[in-house]
Formats: sequence, structure tokens, C-alpha cells
Amino acid sequence: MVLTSKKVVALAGGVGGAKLVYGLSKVLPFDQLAIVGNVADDFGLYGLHISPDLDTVMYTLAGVANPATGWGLAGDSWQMLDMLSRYGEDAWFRLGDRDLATHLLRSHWLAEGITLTEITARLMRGLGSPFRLLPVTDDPLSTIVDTVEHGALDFQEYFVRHRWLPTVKKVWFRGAEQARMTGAVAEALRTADLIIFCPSNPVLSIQPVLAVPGVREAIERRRGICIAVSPFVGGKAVKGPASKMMPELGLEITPRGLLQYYAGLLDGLVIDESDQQERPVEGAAVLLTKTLMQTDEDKIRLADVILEWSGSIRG
Ligand code: FO1
Repeated sequence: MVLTSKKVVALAGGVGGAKLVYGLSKVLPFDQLAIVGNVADDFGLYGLHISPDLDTVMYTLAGVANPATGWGLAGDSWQMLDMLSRYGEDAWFRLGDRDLATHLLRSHWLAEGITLTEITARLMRGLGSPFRLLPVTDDPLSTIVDTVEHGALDFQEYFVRHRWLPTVKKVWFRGAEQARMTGAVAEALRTADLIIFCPSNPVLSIQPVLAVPGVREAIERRRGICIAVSPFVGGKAVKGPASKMMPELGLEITPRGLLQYYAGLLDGLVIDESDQQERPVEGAAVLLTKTLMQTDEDKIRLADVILEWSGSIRG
């Protein structure tokens, strides 16, 4: 295990990102890891403010995530959903009974005027995780997916209700122009020794973070310390819609395509051994390793290998 004094910032959203963040949390002291979380898949349901990507990372770090789905809480029950169904509601978004407490508290505190950043810190403390999980912005930001079949869909409508079946024409982020990067995120990026783009969906999880004014520029100013971990293994995404939607958007699901997508931001790229043929030839240092994270040991090993290798890429 590498015990390092590096300050690491991980940009993460969704289950793949949470897995690597878990590995990093096991090899870095708590004050040397900050996670910048996507909030553009946040949405309102029955008056509740739900932050799926923040919660996925939070539950994973706290060791309480549902291992089967990656989102939600392990061992949760569904009585509230059953009751909603009895009232004739279409309970398409599965909120577990215990998970509900997170959304209730978050919504209550937001209504009191407390920022999402402070709320996330309180929830993390409550779950006993000492790490800094920083929403990229405290302002409203929403992913909108323009589809051939249904027109513009709010992200969770596309992802959960329509099970990412519709053909994607365009993805954009409502509120991005007005959203302000938080001071905590600006400070974390400014003082980082290493910035890692986690193996999250580039379009749905990382792009909304980069879309917040100032974030891309803050990362560009830190060239020499920025790496991405490819979310692709064997030419397709490990989980979720990336393999389907990226080609629909004309994007290549190869390490080379990823490098083009993150053009101007990366100094290094970590790719799976199975994608060796697709190895980009220029533009970034490349680490070939096993990136598939099935067990906790896989997550910790990958975090360890990345931290060790990252010492050699500094430009
Ligand atoms: N994903 C699903 O595919 N179906 C669900 O019913 C669902 C419920 C859910 C509840 C709370 C939560 O925090 C996440 C939930 N997710 C669900 C996951 C989530 O919507 C997506 O994985 C992310 O937004 C994409 O990163």
C-alpha cells in the first residue's frame, strides 16, 4: 500500500466513480482526499430533493451502499413504495425506507437555507465518514437528455423511468451558465497534487462538473497533475448507458475517444489491459492495468497503482 502525502481530488459521479473513490479512501488519509461530486442528476420528487450521485458516493464511503445495485442502502426495505403504489402512484423511482431519511433531512435543511455543501458535510459526519464530499455547485443544475422518441427528458426520466432506452440526440445542463463553483471546490482544485477523473460516465457524470463555469479553467491551470481512469473495459462501459449513448452522440468509446473528449485537460490516462489495442499513441502518459473493480481488493489495488504511477507523469 502506498501511503502518500499527496492531496488528491477525485471528480466522481455514479457507481464506477464511487468504487474508485472507495479504493482511494482506503489508501489516503482523510484530509488528503476531496471528492467533487456531480449534482446534475439531482431532482425533485414528492417535494424531496434527491441527490443520487452524492448519495452513491456517500453511502459507498460510509460502507452502507447496496452492493447489488451500487446505489441506495444495503438491506433497505420498500414499504413506503408499496404504500405509494396502493394510492395508485407509479412508483418508478425506487426510494428505500431508510434512504428516505437522507432525502427528508436534505430537503428540510435546504428549506432552512442551508447549502448543499454544508448539508452533505453533515450527512457524511452523521454516517461516520471523515472524507470531504463536495458538490460542485450549490446552485441548481440539471442534466437534460434530448431524445428521438420522447423529446427532452429530465435525466432521471431518461435513466430510470425509460431505462436509457431512448436514442440520445443531445445532452445539456440546465442552469450551467448561472451555476457557481463552490469556494471549497475551487480551493480543493487549486491546492491538489493530483486530480483524478474517475471511471464515471464522461457525458453524464463528469461533463456536468466541467460545465460549471470556472471548473474547466481551474483544471486547465493545474495541467501536469490531471489523469482520467477510463470507464471502458474491452471496448464497452462496465455499467450504465455510456456504450449506448456515446456512439449515439457520435463519440468514440475507446481510450483515444476519451482523450479527445477530455481534450486539453489530461496528462495521463489509465486504461484496462483489455483495451491495449486501443492505446492512444500521443497526448498523455498511459498506464495499462486491470481497471475492473469487482471486489474491495480490486478497488484498493487500483487506487494504489494509480497513486504510485501518478508520481511519474508530472510534467
Ligand atoms: N437507479 C435505478 O436504475 N432505478 C431506481 O429506482 C433508482 C433509485 C434510486 C434511489 C436513490 C438514489 O440515490 C439512486 C437511485 N438510483 C436508481 C440510481 C440513480 O438514479 C442513477 O444511478 C444515477 O443518477 C446515475 O449516476
